[in-house]
Formats: sequence, C-alpha cells, structure tokens
Amino acid sequence: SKKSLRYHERAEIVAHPLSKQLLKIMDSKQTNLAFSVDVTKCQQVLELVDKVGPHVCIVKTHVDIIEDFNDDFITALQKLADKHNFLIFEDRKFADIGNTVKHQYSSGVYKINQWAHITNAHSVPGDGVVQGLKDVGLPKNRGCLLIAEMSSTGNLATGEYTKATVKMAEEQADFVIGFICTSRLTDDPRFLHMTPGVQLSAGGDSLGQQYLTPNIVIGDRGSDIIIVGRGIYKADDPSNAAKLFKEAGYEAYLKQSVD
Ligand code: BMP
Repeated sequence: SKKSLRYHERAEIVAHPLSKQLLKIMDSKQTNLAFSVDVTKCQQVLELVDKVGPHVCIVKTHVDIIEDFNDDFITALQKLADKHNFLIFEDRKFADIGNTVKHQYSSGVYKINQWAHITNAHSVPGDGVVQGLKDVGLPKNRGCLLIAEMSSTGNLATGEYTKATVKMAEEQADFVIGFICTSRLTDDPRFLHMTPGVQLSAGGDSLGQQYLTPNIVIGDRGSDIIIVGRGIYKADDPSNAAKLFKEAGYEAYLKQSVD
C-alpha cells in the first residue's frame, strides 16, 4: 500500500487553484467522496444533492441524461454547491479533435465550461483534445481529468495507453488536475486520482461495471477520491449511505497517509 501526504499539505503544494480548493474542502469536510448523481429529472438531482451535499467534496453529473434540463437547474445546482461547499464535475468524457471539443465544452445546450469546475476527457484523440478544452476552460479557471483507466470489464485503457495518458497530463499540468483511474498512477502530489466503481462490498452489475470497496480503492490502491453513484442514490436513505461511504473513505485515507 502506498503512503501519501495529508490533504492540507498537498493543498500547499498544488499549483492549480481548483486542486487547492478541492483539497481544502476534503480537509475541512473530512471527505474523499464524490457523489455521482445519475438520475434523470432536475428535481430528483437537486433533492438528492441537498441531502448528500454535507458528506461530499464533489458532485458528478451527466447532464445529458436529464430530461427536463434548463438553465434554472444549473443556477439551483450552483446554489447547492455554495451551500454545502463542493465542486461540480460534469462527466462529459470528451473524445474528439481539439476544435470540436472546444465547441462541445462551451456551446450547445449545456455550455459546460460556464458551470462545471471539473470535466474529463479521453486521451485517445491525442493531446489536441486537452488543448481544445484548455482554450475555453483555463480562462474560467476550470480543470480537466484524463481518463487513464476505466472500471468496466474488458476496457482498453490499460498498459501503454495508461502510461501515455499520464505523460499527456504531465505535459499539460496547467489544466489537467488528475485522472479517472482504478489505482494511483503517479506519486506526483499535484495529480488527484479519482476512482469510480465503488460499493461497500465488491461485485458488479449486469453491464460490465466492476465494484471495489473504499478501503481497497483508497487504502490498497492509493487513489484519492471515491466516486459513488448507485451505492448512494439507490439506497433507502441516501444521506446515511453517503455518510457511510464518507467515513469508510476517510478512515482508509487516515490509515495510509503520513503526518
Ligand atoms: P455507479 O456507482 O452507479 O456504478 O456509477 C459510476 C459512475 O461513474 C457512472 O456515472 C459512470 O458513468 C462513471 N464511470 C464509471 O463507472 N467507470 C469509469 O471507468 C468511468 C466513469 O466515469
């Protein structure tokens, strides 16, 4: 198992203001939990986020699954982000040439760069995808995660692909603040590692998702942030479920960090 610095120490080292802000939130709220609010109505999203907000450092969205999306929804989500002190991460997984992703990020119905602190991209197009996003993201102090590994069975983001993705991040560290991954990929404390596919017991779903526990992800695999969707929003009591994930994730962090 890998040791790492405490959040407050890392907050002093990182250069990107967003990483600093996130690490400070993680430190003060004692949480490394990101809530993936994958439901399809604005009201459902907002009600869940208001309940779960006290326990999380990030709320992750898939805005393109929301059936009644509108601009008031974004205003309401931003209010909740202020109220509960979390960052908003739109899980858009950009994967086209730089010129196209630049427009996908800033235009269309969602105008993601106007409200999402964090978004993410596949590295498959080459570093033009980061350049394009950076053009319209950096002026707004946004940050990007590169998808270096995936949680799903049979995925192709492995080996040399993962290594090349880490190199791409290192070369564009003014905008790339970390990775979507299943384990720690670099000891460079600037990069935040975020891991989806987390439940309180290991397992999977019928469509290829694979689950690990908070203790394995944070403790054994050295990731920084657990991303949890169904483990929270399908629970009878989402607020209590979030609290359990928060405590499990934070305990694993305390055990593996050096003071
Ligand atoms: P759940 O905890 O319900 O399985 O949801 C996981 C979330 O993380 C989903 O929003 C999914 O899109 C996302 N995700 C993932 O599961 N695996 C990946 O490799 C990358 C993801 O973004």
